[in-house]
Amino acid sequence: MDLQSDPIEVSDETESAIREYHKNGASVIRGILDKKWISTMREAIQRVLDHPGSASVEYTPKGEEGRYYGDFFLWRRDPDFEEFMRHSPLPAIAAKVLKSNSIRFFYDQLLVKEPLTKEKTPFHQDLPYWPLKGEDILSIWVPFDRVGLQQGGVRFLKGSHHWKQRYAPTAFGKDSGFAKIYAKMGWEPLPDFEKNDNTYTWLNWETEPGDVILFHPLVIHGSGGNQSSNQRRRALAMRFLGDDVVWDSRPGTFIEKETIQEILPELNLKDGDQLESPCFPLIRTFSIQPETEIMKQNNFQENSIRNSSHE
Ligand SMILES: O=C(O)CCC(=O)C(=O)O
Repeated sequence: MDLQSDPIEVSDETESAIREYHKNGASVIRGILDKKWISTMREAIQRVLDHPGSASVEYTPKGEEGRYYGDFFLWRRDPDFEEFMRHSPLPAIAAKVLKSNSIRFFYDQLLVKEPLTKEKTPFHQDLPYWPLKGEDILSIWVPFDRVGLQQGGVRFLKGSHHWKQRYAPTAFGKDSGFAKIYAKMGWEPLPDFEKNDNTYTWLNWETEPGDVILFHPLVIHGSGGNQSSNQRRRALAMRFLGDDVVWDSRPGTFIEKETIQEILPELNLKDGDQLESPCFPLIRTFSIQPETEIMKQNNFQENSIRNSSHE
């Protein structure tokens, strides 16, 4: 067990980014990761790109320019990814955003768009892809290159996380094997937001390595290809879970894919279960919350004793 429980102190800028996140569904925190994390993780990402994992997906068709590479649960096979999810500043930020007494790691997702990659990331909400119910879910998008819209920076539809509607997941690539799984869900497809692009307010940021973007599991988002001929776009999406999240066994989520099942042999959760599984490690046990959260924190102390006896 490797649990973090140090008090969380965040800067005024981070506090303000957290308020913005709750209001708009996405926000940026500047300069939160130091150079050591960036260089270590760039090397780790290169190891993965050179030796693709069994669950990885090459979204760029063979023979086309560029490379859109996707991979999942890297922390399970590379110690630097595990170190990053446990010991970077991100779990503490997640605890602060989610006001949660415990933080679990759901998974990390690598999304690399090499120069001249044409493939877009289709607009989508994340939660429909996931076998989860609950509110306490946060993604943090971590770029390891300078990224603007031209390099495939992610765009977020401002405020869309407040909408009641949930749309069917869209497969990122036609041949990735996910489309037939998602079709099982039978939900309404996402409207073509790009067609009426000007009708909506979009958020996006030019980001430098060290910056991170917080985004909500229901905010509508997507990205273009990487039009640059010489700038890479290496990014890692980190998914954190808080107290109220339970397993949702509805059909058609990404976890059904055989290649994902194969890398999670211990997975054995039933509908409504808490995510107590080595596949989704508990990485923080408590956080210092604002005064209004003190009651919740008292309850937490009992929970954390219970939790620590499980893992
Ligand atoms: O990196 C991208 O292009 C999209 C990221 C994304 O959709 C996600 O992390 O949910």
